[in-house]
Amino acid sequence: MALKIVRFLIHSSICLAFTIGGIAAAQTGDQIEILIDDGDPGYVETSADNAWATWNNGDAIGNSYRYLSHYSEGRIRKGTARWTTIIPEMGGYEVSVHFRQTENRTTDADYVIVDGNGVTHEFVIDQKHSPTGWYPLGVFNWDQGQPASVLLDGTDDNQSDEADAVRWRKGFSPTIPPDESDPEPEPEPIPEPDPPVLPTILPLLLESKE
Ligand SMILES: [Ca+2]
Ligand SMILES: [Ca+2]
Repeated sequence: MALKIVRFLIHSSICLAFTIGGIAAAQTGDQIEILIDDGDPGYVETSADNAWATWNNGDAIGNSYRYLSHYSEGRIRKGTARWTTIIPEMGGYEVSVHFRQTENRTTDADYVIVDGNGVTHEFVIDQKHSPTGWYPLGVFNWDQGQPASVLLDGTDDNQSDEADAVRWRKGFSPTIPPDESDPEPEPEPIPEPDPPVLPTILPLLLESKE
């Protein structure tokens, strides 16, 4: 299971500590990062068939994640996971989700965000084939004190969704998803072939006509 705190990572020497609903937090004047892992306060699961299970792996945030599991024959892999925070300062936050790629994961991980204006945004990520890492879903605006959540809705099929971590960032450079940040290397250019050697018979023919 993951760390039991909501972590605000600080990227400046100037730091102001405060609390949100009893959760320790901090911010700088220009950068805020909120990270909620599975098992942290703010992480909630539902499953009619108790299908969520824990897997430990060093590639996961907090070295573990939750996933919808068969456990035994007949168990239906349906459930939801939700990560929720309270926005500490109004503005636009980049929201990213993290998962570890494995062969057993879903090809249809449905994430849902409702922004501060009540507008719903839906995303589908192929956790089976997309590389492990942070995937930005976009930048969304909230007012200070509004709850902001990411829902992973695994109730539409019987695949194995993975719930690892979610983060909100304000004032950072945009996140580059791992399938774009580690592109295939450019192939070596093929050298131009040497020009063909012209036969020397033509001058000889011309000479013979003179
Ligand atoms: Ca799905
Ligand atoms: Ca985790």
